[in-house]
Amino acid sequence: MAEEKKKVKAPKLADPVASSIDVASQEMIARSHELGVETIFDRALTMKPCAIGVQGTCCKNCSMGPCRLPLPKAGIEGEDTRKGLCGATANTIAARNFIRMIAGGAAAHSDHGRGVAEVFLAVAKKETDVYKIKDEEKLLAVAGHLGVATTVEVDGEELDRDIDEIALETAEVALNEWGKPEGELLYAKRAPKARYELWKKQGVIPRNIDREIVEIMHRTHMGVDQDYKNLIKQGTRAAIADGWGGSMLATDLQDILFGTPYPVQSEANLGVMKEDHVNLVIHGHEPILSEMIVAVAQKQEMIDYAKKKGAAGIQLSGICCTANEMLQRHGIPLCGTFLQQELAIITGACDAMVVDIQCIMQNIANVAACFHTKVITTHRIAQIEQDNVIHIEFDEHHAVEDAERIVKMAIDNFANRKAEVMIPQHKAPIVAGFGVESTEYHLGGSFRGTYYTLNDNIINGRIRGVAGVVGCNNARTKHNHDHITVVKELIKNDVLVLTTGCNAIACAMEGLLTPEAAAVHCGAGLAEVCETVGIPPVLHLGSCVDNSRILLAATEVVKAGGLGNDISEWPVAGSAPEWMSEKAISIGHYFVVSGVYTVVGVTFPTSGAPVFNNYICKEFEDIYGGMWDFEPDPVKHAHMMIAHIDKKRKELGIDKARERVMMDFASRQAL
Ligand code: SF4
Ligand code: MSK
Repeated sequence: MAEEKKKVKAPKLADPVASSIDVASQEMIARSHELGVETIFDRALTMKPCAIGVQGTCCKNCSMGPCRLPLPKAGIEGEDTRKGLCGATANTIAARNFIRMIAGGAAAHSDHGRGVAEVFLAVAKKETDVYKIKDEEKLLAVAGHLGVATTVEVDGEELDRDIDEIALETAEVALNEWGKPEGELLYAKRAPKARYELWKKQGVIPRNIDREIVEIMHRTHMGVDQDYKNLIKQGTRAAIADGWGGSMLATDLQDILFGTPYPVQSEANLGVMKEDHVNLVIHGHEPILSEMIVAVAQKQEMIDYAKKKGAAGIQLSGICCTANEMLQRHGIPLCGTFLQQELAIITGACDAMVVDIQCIMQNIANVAACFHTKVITTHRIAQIEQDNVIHIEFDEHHAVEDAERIVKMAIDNFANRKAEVMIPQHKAPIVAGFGVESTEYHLGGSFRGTYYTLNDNIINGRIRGVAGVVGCNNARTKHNHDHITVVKELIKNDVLVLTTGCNAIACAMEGLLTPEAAAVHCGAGLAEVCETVGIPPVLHLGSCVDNSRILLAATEVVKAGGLGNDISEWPVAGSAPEWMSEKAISIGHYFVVSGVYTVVGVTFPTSGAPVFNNYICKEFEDIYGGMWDFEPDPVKHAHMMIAHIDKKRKELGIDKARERVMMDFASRQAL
């Protein structure tokens, strides 16, 4: 009887409007409740984070722990006496945890890069002919950066070297960057000279990519490195190995193989899915898979096959960074951000969700089980244990066959749709694909492609500064709210925004990636530049590994002259308003040690260790010219970046120019 009386608690359901600023997502969250399908938005209500973990002061690096060192509510007065069983202080524990996050992020990006380098080597060795070298110009540029000769002397005459030879040597040298036994990361020299010298002086130039990550795992093992300054030094090496190594090589080699991005038009949000089409949603990070699926899905025989099965065609779209990769090279529409992966399935129109690596929630399998959707994992290292998940291991040696199998599986599944289809009718037009090369062309024109025009507009004050706003969604904060608030506040104040990852997708969904957005959202100076040049005020630079493009764009600004000798000297700032992944910490750290003031939202993972926190959020500026900062309020967050930009303008002596420009505009308006 007592049993019967027990009331069954109804599950807590997320309020759609409180969960996301995006109407399409709100509709799908409401739809999930109608259908009784649980999503991350609901789980965020019941699963609360541990406060000590959030503060970064829980250590479980040996089985005597976990040792938990909460920050006293009243703060720490006098000496901080908190210790783990072994005596590890809060600073040691927070620093160990922080650099383990860097190791996780750097490993993810760099292993992605290694995968691309291996495919590139297979192409160079002619072991596969399904992938080809698409951008020879970029190959020659990359060869130069890796010290591979592109010319050869014959009888005193300098001749072009055979392109196949260059490709093979470039592939071998590139792959060697992950594990060479001696020397230093070759790409470190791509940073401005002053930055390279600073890294050298600090002793943080990476030896090779893998070694710096492995050494973090060693140093943070129980009883090894117990000095927070020495620990973060290793974190710095690994982060540089990511941004200026694994990620940069991933970007470069992808451009060589799949093409360097140039501006393309497309659309963004769940509304890109089409009810009468086979909807194939690709999710993850590596374009090795998606490139082949794009090629196969566009074959006439596949389209005919889809028609034979009753569909009007095949609609490809993407989630997370695979979305950005397919967009910037082929104009394939963006389906959504990290937090929309479950929602795409809840439309009832997703015939297959094909995933590779990173940011794939295990729960897509549970959601898919409520619909007809086939979830297909494709990567050796990223599988899901549920029965309804199909694994088709993708391999560059039989890439076409694998892609055909996957596309056919999606087509065959079109007829199996169970639930009533409900695709939100919201999408926005976009212009994306601004690589370092195309930005140069856009700003400088075809005859004098250079960053000089950008510098000129920064110096004259029309552009107040530049911000790299990047990173994930986080279910602990309203979906896209902080991304969009930060970006709108920046462009309103004449700060040009460069974006990647899920911030780029959020901006796309909000209509900020169009030249027309300039007139609506920007301050007068930035609007004038965007209108003159014909660019959006928010430039889409690609995926998470493409944050390396932001580093190189920042370096080009230094090279173009007039704004100091190092990245830390000109008015630039970084931000990840809704970060959640370890990759975001690695990215943030390589931004910081490259000289960029970088603010994050939501939570800060070292807040429970005030001394270490102060070291990376304050003292770091004296060492690296860049530092971390934290502000969860997105308006204040943007204004901290603007204040930094203004500080740099003042240091460069260009603050007065901006005042004059603003006066000019006011008088023009009065006229
Ligand atoms: Fe505790 Fe030290 Fe073991 Fe960490 S390494 S769990 S602080 S005893
Ligand atoms: S996908 S790492 S949620 S940006 Fe690169 Fe988005 Fe963050 Fe994944």
